[in-house]
Amino acid sequence: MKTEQINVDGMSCGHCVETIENAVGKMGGVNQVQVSLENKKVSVNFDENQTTIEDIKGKIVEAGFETL
Ligand SMILES: [Cu+2]
Repeated sequence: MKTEQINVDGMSCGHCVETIENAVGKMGGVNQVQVSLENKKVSVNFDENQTTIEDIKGKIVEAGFETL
């Protein structure tokens, strides 16, 4: 398991937080996801053997946000 921080742009409210939590949380290999609207950061704990940070970023982009 590995924890990574992703900087995310485009989140404006609690609904955005929920959208990302749901999208990333459903991914195989993702153990925990924590979204900070204030810091524009998403912290993800995941199994590197099942998914990658690039896949997680892709999912966030797919949900309509920008990763930095
Ligand atoms: Cu929102």
